Amino acid sequence: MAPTLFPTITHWGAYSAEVLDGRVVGMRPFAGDADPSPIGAGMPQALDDAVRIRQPMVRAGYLEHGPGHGEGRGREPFVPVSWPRALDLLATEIGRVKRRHGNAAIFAGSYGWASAGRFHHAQSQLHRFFNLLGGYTGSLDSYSYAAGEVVIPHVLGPFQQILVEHTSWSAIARHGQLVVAFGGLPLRNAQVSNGGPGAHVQRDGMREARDRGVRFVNLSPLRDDVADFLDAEWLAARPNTDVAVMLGLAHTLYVDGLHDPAFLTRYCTGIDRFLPYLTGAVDGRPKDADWAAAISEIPAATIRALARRMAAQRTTIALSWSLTRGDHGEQPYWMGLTLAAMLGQIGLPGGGIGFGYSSVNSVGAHTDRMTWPSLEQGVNAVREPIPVARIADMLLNPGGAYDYNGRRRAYPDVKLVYWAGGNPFHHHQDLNRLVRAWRRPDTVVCNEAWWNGLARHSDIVLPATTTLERNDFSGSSREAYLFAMHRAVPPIGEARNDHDIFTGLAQRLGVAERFTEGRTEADWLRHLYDRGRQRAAEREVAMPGFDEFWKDGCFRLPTPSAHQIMFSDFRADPEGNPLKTPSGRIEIFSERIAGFGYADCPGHPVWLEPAEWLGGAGAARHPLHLVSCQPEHRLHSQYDNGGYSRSGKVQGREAVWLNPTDAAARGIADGDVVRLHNDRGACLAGAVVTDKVRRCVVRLPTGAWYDPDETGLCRHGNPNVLTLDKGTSSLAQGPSAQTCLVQVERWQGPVPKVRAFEPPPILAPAK
Ligand SMILES: Nc1nc2c(c(=O)[nH]1)N[C@H]1C(S)=C(S)[C@@H](COP(=O)(O)OP(=O)(O)OC[C@H]3O[C@@H](n4cnc5c(=O)[nH]c(N)nc54)[C@H](O)[C@@H]3O)O[C@H]1N2
Ligand SMILES: Nc1nc2c(c(=O)[nH]1)N[C@H]1C(S)=C(S)[C@@H](COP(=O)(O)OP(=O)(O)OC[C@H]3O[C@@H](n4cnc5c(=O)[nH]c(N)nc54)[C@H](O)[C@@H]3O)O[C@H]1N2
Ligand SMILES: [Mo]
Repeated sequence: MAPTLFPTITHWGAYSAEVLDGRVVGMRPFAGDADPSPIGAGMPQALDDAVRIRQPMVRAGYLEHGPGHGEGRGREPFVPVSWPRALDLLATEIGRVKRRHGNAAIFAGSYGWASAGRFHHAQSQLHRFFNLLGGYTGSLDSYSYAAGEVVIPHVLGPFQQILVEHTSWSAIARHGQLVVAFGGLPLRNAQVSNGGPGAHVQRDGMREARDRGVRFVNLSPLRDDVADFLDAEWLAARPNTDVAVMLGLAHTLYVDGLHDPAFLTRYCTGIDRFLPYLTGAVDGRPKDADWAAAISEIPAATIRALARRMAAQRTTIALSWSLTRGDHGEQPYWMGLTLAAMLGQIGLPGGGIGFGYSSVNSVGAHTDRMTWPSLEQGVNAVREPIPVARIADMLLNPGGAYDYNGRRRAYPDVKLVYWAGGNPFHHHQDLNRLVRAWRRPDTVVCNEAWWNGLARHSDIVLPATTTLERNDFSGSSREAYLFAMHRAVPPIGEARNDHDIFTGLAQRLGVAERFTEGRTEADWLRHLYDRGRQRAAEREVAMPGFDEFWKDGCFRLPTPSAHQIMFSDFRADPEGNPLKTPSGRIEIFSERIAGFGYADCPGHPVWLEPAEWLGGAGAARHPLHLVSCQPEHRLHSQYDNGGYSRSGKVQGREAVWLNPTDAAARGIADGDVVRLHNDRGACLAGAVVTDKVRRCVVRLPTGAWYDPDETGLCRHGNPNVLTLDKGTSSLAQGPSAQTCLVQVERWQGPVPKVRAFEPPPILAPAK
C-alpha cells in the first residue's frame, strides 16, 4: 500500500510525512530541494518512543509538599496527573507568585529553537500568555551570536538586517577570488535555517564559486569545517586566537603599505586611534606576524603571505558565528571588520566581509525575502530582560548587579521558571552549575514532548505535541518559501498543543478570551496567512488564497534578478546612504563603546587573552581545547532519541574526535570509551581518532541528552558539563562555550549504561 503524504517543514528542511496505518513511517524530502537533509529521517521513530511524555507529570516531592524543595529536581520520580489537576495546580501557583512577588519573579525568557511554524511557535504562545497576565522576565539576544549582535550595531549596523543583506554566493562566484574563512564554512550547519529552508543552497553556492576559480582558506581547528570539494588550504590556529591572526594580517598590510587609506578615510572612523595599538606605539608591542605566530601557532611567514594575497585579490573575510561564542567574542567580529576595512573591498562584488556563510542555509542565499506575520505577543510590562546566557547567574544572584551594553542592571528574584520550546540542559554552559542554580526557584514548569534534561529537571511537565501532530504553516524572513504543515497523525498520548495548554491556563486565570480572540487553530492559520498575503500584495507579490495554498502545500517568492552586494549603496554614496552607526561610518574606534569604560571591551578591537586557551596557564593541567560545534546528525538536542542521531554515536555515546598524536599519548584507540574532564565536570564519549582535528583540540558536538549519574558524570557525552559559564564581556554578556580546556583519558573499568533514552522513574497515578 502506498503511504499517504502530509507536507510539513522543519528547521532542517521540507518533507512529506509518509503515513501508513496511522503511523509515520518515513519523511520524503521536498522535491524542490536539490540538497535535502537526512536529519528528517530521525523523526518517525522518535515520535512515539519510550521517552515520549504521554501525560502531565508532577515531581513526587512537589505534589506532596508544594512549591520549593528544589533539591529534589532531577532526582525524584514523577507522578502522572490528569490535565485538569495539572492546570489547576499550575494556575494557582502562577497566581500566587504574581501576587506575592510580582511579575518580574516569573522567568519566561525560555530561549530555544522550538519548531518551525508561525502559529504553534512555543515561545510566542508563552509570551502572549504571560503578557496578558502582566508580563514576565524575558531574555535578550541569542546563544548563536550574542557578542556579534551587540557589538556590530555600534560599529557597522543592525545585525539581523546585515544577515539578510549578505552578498550572494553567486556574486562571490562571479567576482571573488579568495575567501578566508575563520571558523570554516561547515556544510553540516547549512542543513539548518530558523523557520525552515525550502531548498538548501549553500552547497551549490560554494561549488559554483570553486568551479569559477575562487580559492578558499580554512582558518579553523577542524579540517572538514569546509567541504572537500573546495580544496581549501587549512590553517589550524589554536582556538580563540583568531584576533591575534587578524592583527598579524593587519600589521603586514600596514607595514607593507597594502592597506587602503582612501577607504579608511572616506568610509571609516577611528583608524588613527587603532594604528598606535597595531604598531605597538602605545604598548611597545607591535602586533606583527611574529607576535601573532607565537599566539596562534600559524607560522609568521604564512600570515605575511596570506596578507599579501588578500590585498592582491578580491577577498571575502568570512567569520563563522562560532567566533562570537568564546570569551571576548566581540573582538573577532570587530577585528575582522577592521581587517576588511583596511583591505578596502567592503561594498564591492565578491569582496568584503560576511558573518555566518554556511552557519545556516540562509546567509548568502540568492533569494527574495519577506517578513511574514507571526502570532502577536502583546506588550511585556516587565521591562528588564536578562542577557540570555546569564540564566544561572540570575538564579544564583537575585538582586545582583551586572553590566550590559552600557547599562548597569540588577537580576530579578525569580520564583517561577516556565520553559517552552527550548532546552537549557542542552544549551547552557557548565551544567553542574546550572543544576545548582536550578534548585533555587519555587517552581519549574515546562511544556515538552520528551523526557530530556529539561523535563527531568522540572516540577510540572506538560506534554506538548510535535509538528507532525498539528496544522500550521511556516515562513521565515530569511527564506524564500512558505510551507503548509498538515497534521499527519493525532497527538501522541494526551499531548496538547502549546496554544491549548495556555488556553487551559488562561481560562483558569480569566484571560482566555483575550488569549484566543475566539479563534480556533484553523481560524488562526487563515488569519495569519491572510495578513501575510496582504503584506505581499503591498510589495506587489501575488499570493494564492489560503485554501489554494493549503492544497498546493507551498508558495515560493520570485527569485530576484540582481545579485545582492552588501554595502554597495553605502560604498556608492556614503553621505546619502550612511550606516546606522553613530558616525554613519564603519567604526574602527567607537566613542560609544569607549565611553562605557569596560576593560574587557575597550574602544577599538584588541587581543585579550581568553579565560582558557592553549597558550594560557590552565593548559598545564587541562592541555586540550574543547570545540563543541553543532551536531551533524540533528539540530541541537532535537531528535537525539531518533535513529539518525543515534546512528552517529560510538558505543551509544556522542563521538569525540581526537588527533592521532593526542590519542596515542593517552593510549586511546578508535572506538574506545573515554572520559573528558576539567574542574567543572566530566562526561564519557566514544573516541574517533582522526587527523581532521588539530593537535591539542578535541571536538565533541553539542546535543547529546544530558545523562548525569549520582556523581554528575554525564554518561552520554554532553559537552556542556565541561564548558565555561562566563559572559563574553561587560558589553554583550554572551555565552563563552568555545573557551574551554579539558583533559581526556581512556575509561577504565565497566562502562555505565546510557540512561538518556529511558524515562525517569514514574510512580502510580495520583488519585
Ligand atoms: N557547548 C555549546 N553549547 C551551545 C552551543 C555551542 O556551540 N556549544 N550553541 C548554542 C546555540 S548557537 C544554540 S541556538 C542553543 C540551542 O539550544 P536550544 O534551542 O534550546 O536547543 P533545542 O534542542 O533546539 O531545544 C528545543 C527544545 O524545544 C522542544 N520543542 C520543539 N518543538 C516544540 C514545540 O512545539 N513545543 C514545545 N513546548 N517544545 C518544543 C524540543 O523537544 C527541544 O527540547 O545551544 C547553545 N549551546
Ligand atoms: N546540523 C546542524 N546545523 C546547525 C545547527 C545544528 O544544531 N545542527 N545549529 C544551528 C545554529 S542554532 C547555529 S547558531 C549555527 C552555528 O553555526 P557556527 O557557529 O558556524 O557553527 P559551529 O559548528 O558552532 O562552529 C563552526 C566551527 O567553528 C570552529 N571553531 C570553534 N571555535 C573556534 C575558534 O575559536 N576559532 C576558529 N577559527 N574556529 C573555531 C569549529 O571547528 C566549528 O566546527 O549552526 C546552525 N546549524
Ligand atoms: Mo544558534
